[in-house]
Amino acid sequence: MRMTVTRQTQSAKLKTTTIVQTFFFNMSVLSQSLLIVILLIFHAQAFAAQRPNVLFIISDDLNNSIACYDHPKIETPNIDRLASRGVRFERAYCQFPLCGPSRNSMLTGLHPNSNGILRNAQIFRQTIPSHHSLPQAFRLQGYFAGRIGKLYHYNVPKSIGTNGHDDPGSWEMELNLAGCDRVEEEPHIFTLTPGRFGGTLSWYASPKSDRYHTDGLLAADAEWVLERCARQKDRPFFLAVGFYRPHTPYVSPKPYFDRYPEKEMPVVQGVREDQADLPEPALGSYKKEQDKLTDDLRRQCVQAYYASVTFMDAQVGRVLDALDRLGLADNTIVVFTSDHGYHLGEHGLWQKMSVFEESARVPLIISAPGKGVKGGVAKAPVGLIDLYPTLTELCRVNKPKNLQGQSLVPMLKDPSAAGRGWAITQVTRNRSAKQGGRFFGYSLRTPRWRYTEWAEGKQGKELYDHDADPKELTNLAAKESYADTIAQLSQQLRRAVRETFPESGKTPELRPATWAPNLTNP
Ligand SMILES: [Ca+2]
Ligand SMILES: [Ca+2]
Repeated sequence: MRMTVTRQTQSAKLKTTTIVQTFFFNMSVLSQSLLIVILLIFHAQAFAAQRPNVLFIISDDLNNSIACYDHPKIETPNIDRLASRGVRFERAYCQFPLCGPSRNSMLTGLHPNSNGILRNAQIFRQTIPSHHSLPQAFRLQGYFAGRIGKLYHYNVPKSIGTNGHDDPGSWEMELNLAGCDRVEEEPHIFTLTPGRFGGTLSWYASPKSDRYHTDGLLAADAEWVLERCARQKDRPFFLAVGFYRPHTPYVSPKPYFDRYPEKEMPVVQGVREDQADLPEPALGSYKKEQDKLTDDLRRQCVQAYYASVTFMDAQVGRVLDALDRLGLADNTIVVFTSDHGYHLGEHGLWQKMSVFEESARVPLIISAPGKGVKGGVAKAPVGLIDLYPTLTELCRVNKPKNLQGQSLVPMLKDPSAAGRGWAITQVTRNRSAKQGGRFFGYSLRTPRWRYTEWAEGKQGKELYDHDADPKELTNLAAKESYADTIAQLSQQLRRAVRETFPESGKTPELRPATWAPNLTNP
């Protein structure tokens, strides 16, 4: 009995002990779980805080008229300062020398043949609607993604102040500013084609100071947004700032014009001799109105372009200063680039839509604190198509599987890295149906050569040796002594062209009725 009691007592004690132990065990599991959850939250926050921000700055129609690209006349102290903090890509190329196709390609990470955007005033949602754009990929991984100014296509200047042909899915904030250049000064602008300011050469030295101009307003808004981003330390940002200058009309404050005396501006000489060895499509971007250009007008045009570049550079400086002032510089990757290059009279051409070096080449600077060298110069050919996989790798953001570019991270760490070894740019030439309709020019750039085929060579070929002829003045394509080089480059070009298509081999077509009502012209 006693034993029993004892046993019962022991059993009760045992039960009590078990309950207590289970309680404490459960509590311990609970607290461990809680601890794990707390640690995970802390880790996620720490991870979010550790992930670098991205400041993506793009200028419109800017060629390599930048001091750090060894331009003899231009003043761009702020872009130069950025280059000293990161890697400057000496041979960076757009995939298509026109705003809409280039920007859609850069922001989808797909060649125009794969996203179907080969003209302006279109957006990839009309062709491949479920593809994730570069800023959208960042949004989906918890970044704040915002846009100020022009990132996708805009009609400049008509759409300034609107969303343009934007992709609302890419951003959770869009700011559209319109300054005096758009809302007040158009009646004063000199233009080759009366009443038109965007597609045609046009310029004006404005009496108003920086802060009244669209790009000045953009810079002020970028400062305002960065101040607010700096206060929210647990969420990284992807802030895209798209300046409008030096796109036509070249309107900027007069003091910028005064830095470039008209009489000192260069006028390209020897155009007729240079054009003699060119196939006709090579000059297909020429516009009839440009016949009105006298040498005096050519000097004024170059002066106004340079003034716009230096004005835009000053606005870049304001944004970079804000990063420094707000303590964001050490944890922010900064990209500076342009959507394509620009002719200022070379080969007798102005503006874009050629595949010569001046039109296909873009400035590209990436500053990635702690993840790349400072003041490096990478010389291997790269493309704007490479920005998407570069930024996702730097920020550990998931990317779509079908991206067509290469990550430039190895070149940020070692600017002498060879990379892919080439870049490709394509452009369209439109003929009447009787003359065979539309065809493409494809141009391959290797470290030494530029090789171009028009309509697979049926409409002409061009070969330039950059070691001997950096201005692409002598077309070697018809010279027998270069036959082997041409055969090899032609094979390489055709392989590269195949890579610009999706796996199916077919360019996606524009779906009907996929555009919003026209909201681009207020
Ligand atoms: Ca452009
Ligand atoms: Ca020539």
